[in-house]
Amino acid sequence: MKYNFPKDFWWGSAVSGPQTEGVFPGDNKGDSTWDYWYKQKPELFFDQVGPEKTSYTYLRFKEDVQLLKETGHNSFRTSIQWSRLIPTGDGEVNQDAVRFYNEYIDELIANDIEPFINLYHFDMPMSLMEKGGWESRATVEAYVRYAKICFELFGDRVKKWFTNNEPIVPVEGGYLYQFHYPAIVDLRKAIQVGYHENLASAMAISAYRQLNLDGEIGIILNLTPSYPRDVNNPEDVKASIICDAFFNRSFLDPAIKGTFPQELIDIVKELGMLPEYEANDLDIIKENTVELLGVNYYHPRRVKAKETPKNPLIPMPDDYFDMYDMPNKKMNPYRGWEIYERGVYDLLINLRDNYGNIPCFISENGMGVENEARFIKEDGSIEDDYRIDFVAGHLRYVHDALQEGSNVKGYHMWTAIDNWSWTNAYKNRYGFVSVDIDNEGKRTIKKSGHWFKTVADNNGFD
Ligand code: BGP
Repeated sequence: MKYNFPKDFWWGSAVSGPQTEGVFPGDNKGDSTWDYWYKQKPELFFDQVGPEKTSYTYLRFKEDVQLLKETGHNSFRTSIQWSRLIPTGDGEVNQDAVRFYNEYIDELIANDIEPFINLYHFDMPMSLMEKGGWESRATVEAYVRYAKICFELFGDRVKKWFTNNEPIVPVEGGYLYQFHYPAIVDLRKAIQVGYHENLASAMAISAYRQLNLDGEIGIILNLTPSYPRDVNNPEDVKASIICDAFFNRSFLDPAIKGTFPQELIDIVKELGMLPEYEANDLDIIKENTVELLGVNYYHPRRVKAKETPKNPLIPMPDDYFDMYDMPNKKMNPYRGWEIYERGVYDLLINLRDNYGNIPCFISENGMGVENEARFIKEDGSIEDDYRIDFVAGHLRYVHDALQEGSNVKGYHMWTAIDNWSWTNAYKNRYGFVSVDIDNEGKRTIKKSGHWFKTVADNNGFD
């Protein structure tokens, strides 16, 4: 076989609780910001489909676990919904949620699929959001309590924990570019939110270690490599370094090195926007770094020196760089994102060379396809060869990185079964398995799902 992967390589995919479980009368779930925002402004959501209409995994998890098996999974990530387990965020534990997550986790293990459990995937309990969400230090305390409850309830069986998925996204979405609640533009608050997420992650890691459980804890980061327009132009290179510091290293450095990037500290100081902090916070961050890193990779960022005028009234990260529209780039025509397979190699080699070759895995990589239903054949199947090409193209580069000493331990796709995706709802489909939301959520394995099983079974491909 041309592309052979190590024994015990993790083959699988990722989902999140809020994107799959659904909301049901009597399930005692509290509202997250998504439930609330949808009730307030359904018009913001594609086709006005909200988080209650997901793929109903809360009821159908046994069937879904079988589909994971049929698509070759030996591991699988989902998240616990904070607002399901603790409806108010900091109060009573919901016993219906405990029963559900116990059964779901046990079902995965009984089918030889290792559960990777994440604690936060964009889903702030609304009652905490009303008090400021991540802007507030009280939320950090509530989160650490929630994390500890999860470790105590499920830590006997779950051996891979993650504190947060893509923590930069609530910063960008909620406080800079308005695609998450509270959808405001406020760089000072954005910095406070990012700081608190970093601190909360380190404090949860500390709580996990104090429990002495048999397992590992890490974080999932969406790393979007920055490439300068012209590597020989120092202004482009500088812009790219700053973009990387804002959007990647703001979480990558604290998570792995326990420190914030100097470039970022300098900018934040200059803006007079240092976050509020307490005396020993930086020690907590320094001492509680991750032991495993999940890397979500979708597309690169092409960056050039700032050319457009900046808004003097509203400071933004983009005051320091512009995006560069590279000619002749390879595009995913169905989602409008660049496809650059080599990016995954560059990320892994950067982790090898500059981050102590930390054990890591590709925790999301995926090809969104708008209106994929147009490709459904009469028998309900989808011949998604474009997705097979996408996965194979990235896996070849993962293989190259492995050959060159990367500590990459697995590859998870976004996603297993088509799922609801925030304000994009069901617009872009990513799954190995399709879901017909108008036909009782009927699931059908796509061609890519069958292909992925052969890759996982053979531990490689030609
Ligand atoms: C990732 C998120 C996922 C998911 C995916 C697809 O960044 O971690 O939660 O939704 O993006 O996004 P979209 O549906 O907007 O294409």
